[in-house]
Amino acid sequence: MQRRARPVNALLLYPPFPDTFWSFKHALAFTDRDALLPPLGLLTVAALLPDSWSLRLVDLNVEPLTDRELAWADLALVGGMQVQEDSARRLIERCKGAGLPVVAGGPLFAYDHERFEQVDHFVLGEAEVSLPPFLDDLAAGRARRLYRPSALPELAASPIPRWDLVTPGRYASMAVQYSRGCPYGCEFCNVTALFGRRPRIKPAARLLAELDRLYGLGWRGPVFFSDDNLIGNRRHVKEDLLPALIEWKRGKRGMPFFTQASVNLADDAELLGQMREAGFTTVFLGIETPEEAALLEVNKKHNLGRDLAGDVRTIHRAGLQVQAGFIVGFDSDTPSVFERQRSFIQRTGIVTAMVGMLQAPPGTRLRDRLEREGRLTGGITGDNVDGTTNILPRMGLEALRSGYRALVDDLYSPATFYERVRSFLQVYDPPAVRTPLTLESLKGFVRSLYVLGVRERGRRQFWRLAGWVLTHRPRLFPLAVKESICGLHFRRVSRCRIA
Ligand code: B12
Ligand code: SF4
Repeated sequence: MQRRARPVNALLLYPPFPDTFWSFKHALAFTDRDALLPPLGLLTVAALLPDSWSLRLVDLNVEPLTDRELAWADLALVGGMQVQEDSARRLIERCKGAGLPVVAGGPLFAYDHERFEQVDHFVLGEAEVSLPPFLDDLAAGRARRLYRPSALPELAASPIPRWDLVTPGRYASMAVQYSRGCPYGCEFCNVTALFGRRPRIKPAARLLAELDRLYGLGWRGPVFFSDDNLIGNRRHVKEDLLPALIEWKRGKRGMPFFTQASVNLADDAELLGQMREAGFTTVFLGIETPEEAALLEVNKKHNLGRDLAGDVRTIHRAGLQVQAGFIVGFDSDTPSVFERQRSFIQRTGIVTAMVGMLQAPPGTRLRDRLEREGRLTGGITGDNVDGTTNILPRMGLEALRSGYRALVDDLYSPATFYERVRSFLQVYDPPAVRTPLTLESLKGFVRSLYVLGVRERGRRQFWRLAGWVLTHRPRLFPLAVKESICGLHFRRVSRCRIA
């Protein structure tokens, strides 16, 4: 894109994440990687900036920001999500201290942006529509403080992210995005407030161009489809995206895909088959709770009246590992819910079970309702699994907190965790993704055997699992070790994070 603008040295900055469930810090320690995923939002913003600008991207999750970089820059563009608020504040302060004007955007600033007093320009919403007017005004010397998007852009208009600005080898996965938005209306979720209910999609050919770019850079590791619900527009996914991906994958090595979807994925054997053939190995589902009353209460209609445990089994058998989100603290929950959640998660073999207390994020209908009922206690931390909530729960805060704490402690204790890995491996039938063996993975593998099997709590359970896998499903041994490493991360994080 060419705009009339004087050359500008712009620094794109991504604040560090705290040590949370999704940081995977304690698992990444077994690899040469520093972070799970690159900042796709900032990479997209970079591609929308004028060609005449000089750009540097510093993701503070993988490298420090130096004073030299600050001295080089004319302008800082800061992105992030709520959980990065503290580190974003420190970063903004540092930029201001270096005399830089700061432009801020991304989900962190979507609500109550006024609280970031030091920011010079807020460019809110999706940059494809909100950035161009800002750039025009900046070039004309009349940039305002606030730019709000006039509409939700079609994704065909979104540029290919500027992958050249990051070092892929520092990340465990790369990311692309096929769609934004979700057709459902769960009361606690702000996806629809941010991205709308009509899933907007990229033409498959455009998405393949992004994958080509990554493959061309030599990337063979996992790729996350950063969609809120990949199957939100099922027809396009089945008729356009997946056939194109299957064709694209032919003869290529590596690049397993993972994504997020709604649980009704289980209803469509053809879709599951296509996803497997295209190389999807993992899917994150919003299961939330096996309790029908709670699902009804928060309008999670598409999870109602289903055999949710059967759905998970179907998806595992189809070759996709299920990760899932669970919530406790719905109005209809009583203290017996903790045991029912525990038993559901164990029975279904969902190894990566993200369990949080119900929170009311800004922009949600849940927040409006609780405000009307006088049951809001303030803001949220942005980490939905740290044992905090901004809701006065019907079961009482103490009962919720202690039940939650005990549930999480149990789910990630070695005995319960390894048992769950085994139930998962008993039914999982993964596709054969040919990922090249590297020295890095070999080193990580040997180290994990030492840490999990010699040094850490739970070594007896680890070797019992290893023995079972080697005798029953030897092909899945590396996966069993990988899951065990994740278990170690979850144990460490829940021990130090949960309030
Ligand atoms: C990938 C992802 C992650 C990754 C983040 C990896 C990374 N390096 O950023 C991981 C898995 C770590 C993660 C974790 C979590 N996430 Co998350 N995640 C996403 C997801 C699915 C995709 C993000 C993405 O890449 N989008 C694609 C890019 C192109 O879009 P974008 O980032 O929004 O950027 C656009 C605009 O925002 C804007 N923009 C972005 N940055 C900037 C900067 C400037 C200067 C400007 C001008 C514009 C701008 O322009 C871009 C192009 O339009 C989003 C949902 C979504 N659809 O975006 C949720 C989302 C960002 N996550 C969210 C949440 C709540 C979480 C978690 C708490 C757990 C959870 N419930 O999912 C944790 C918190 C982190 C933790 N505990 O450590 C929320 C954030 C809400 C908020 N207000 O902060 C979102 C929006 C989903 C939701 N509604 O619940 N997440
Ligand atoms: S299905 Fe998932 S993404 Fe869609 S509204 Fe519900 S919680 Fe949000």
